[in-house]
Amino acid sequence: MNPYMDNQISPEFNILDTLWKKNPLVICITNDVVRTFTANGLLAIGASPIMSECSEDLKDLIVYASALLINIGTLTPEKVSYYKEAIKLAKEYDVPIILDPVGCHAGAYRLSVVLDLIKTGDISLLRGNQSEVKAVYDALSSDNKDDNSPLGKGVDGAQVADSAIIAYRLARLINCPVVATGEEDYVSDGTRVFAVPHGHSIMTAVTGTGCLLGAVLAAFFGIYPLFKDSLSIGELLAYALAYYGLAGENAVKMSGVKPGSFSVAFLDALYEINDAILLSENRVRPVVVPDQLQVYFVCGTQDTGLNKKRMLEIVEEACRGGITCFQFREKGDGTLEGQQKFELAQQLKHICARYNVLYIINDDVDLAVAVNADGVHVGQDDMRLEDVRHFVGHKVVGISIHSVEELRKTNVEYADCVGVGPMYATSSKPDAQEPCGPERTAELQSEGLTLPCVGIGGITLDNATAVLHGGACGVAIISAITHAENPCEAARQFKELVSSF
Ligand code: 3NM
Repeated sequence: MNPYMDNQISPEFNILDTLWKKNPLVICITNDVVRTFTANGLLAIGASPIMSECSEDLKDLIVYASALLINIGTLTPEKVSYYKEAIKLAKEYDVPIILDPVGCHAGAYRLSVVLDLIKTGDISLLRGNQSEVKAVYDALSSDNKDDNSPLGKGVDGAQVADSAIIAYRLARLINCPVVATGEEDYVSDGTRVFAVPHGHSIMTAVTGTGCLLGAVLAAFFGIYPLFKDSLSIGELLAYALAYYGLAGENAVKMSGVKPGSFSVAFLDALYEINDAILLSENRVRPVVVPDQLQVYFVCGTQDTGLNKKRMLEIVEEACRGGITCFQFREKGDGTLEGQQKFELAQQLKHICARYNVLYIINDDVDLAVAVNADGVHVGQDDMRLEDVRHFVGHKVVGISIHSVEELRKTNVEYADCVGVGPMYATSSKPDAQEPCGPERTAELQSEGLTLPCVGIGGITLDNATAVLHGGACGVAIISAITHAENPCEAARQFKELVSSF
């Protein structure tokens, strides 16, 4: 029983069931190759497809729509004008717009069209394969002009890491979730990142499976308002991707690896999977990319003289200044408990959500679940990592590791990121250990630690660079922000320092 939830048990997880019941209308402006397959696929998941080819028609339909898909597969200048009119109409009726930038990595015209559509600022989701997503990112980002890393075709180690980071960065850049599909799919809503390993290689041998995925994600997007209090859009999309990939795996079991039979079996598999099957087969993994940990602000009322209002102000200021992650750490004499702690945790969640800041709760797993935080951070003496993972599912799990000895007895496979410290002497944690120095991170890494690490303890603008040189991808800070005359400016300076490292 969760003490913060009035003995309430978690809400029923019934997304696929809801899709059937709501039967969302998905308007598809899609390419000439995949219309039938897309319509049949949407019907198989319980959505309602309609294809629309001109704005005279779209005007009538948009009123009833739950989502609009724009797939540029067979584009012409006339169609591009239509895409733009459709975006305006959808925007007017508050209908989410899913853009599939088919082939934009292969042709300059396609890419320019995609960039133009993104520039409207009205796209709700970009869904492409990893090469398409990278092409959009490369065109839009000014900070990676020297990045000549090859795209590659397979998903090797470097490619996997790249795609997760690119999805995260692009989602922040264009202010909407990004799905990058490949052997392993990635989705980011600009705050969280998920890896979805489901699927089968035969899916790339059947035309339309990628395009249908865009339409399926549109249908999920269409029912998101019903789940927005319990799930982030990133989590919902990860669930949709797992569903789609699992259908691919199940179809192969029915059809064998034969493209013709597969495409028929795939529709059946989409139709047959239900929430119970998907939950039992769900292998979605949370991913922490280094960018998320760049500036990791930690705070509780003990750090602001037990002044809750001041704490909220400082957290908001820090968010405005560009922190990437916030940890609510309420510890020590006179700090909040029970309902008051829960209410503050909720207020903090809303602030973090407004600024796309990853929201982590220290120690209190029940609270993290009750407020649906992005993650939880535990110390060596808290709950066992296996149990934490079991409790929080796909939330981010962070762990403090102070020494090689602690690393050896930590089950790091259950964690997503690590706090290493204290780097320097700290006045914010009365029971802190002896400072270990910034080189401790590299020491842990040479002992096999591969998770992204953040340094903590006594970090200031003067010593932050040394912490990064020591192998951390970010800095976790209390007093250098809470005690700063201008917390927003302090956060901004840390952000600038870490991003330009
Ligand atoms: N954990 P400041 S040091 C919360 O070593 C915390 O695990 C530490 O505060 C650890 O930035 C620390 O003010 C305090 O030094 C960090």
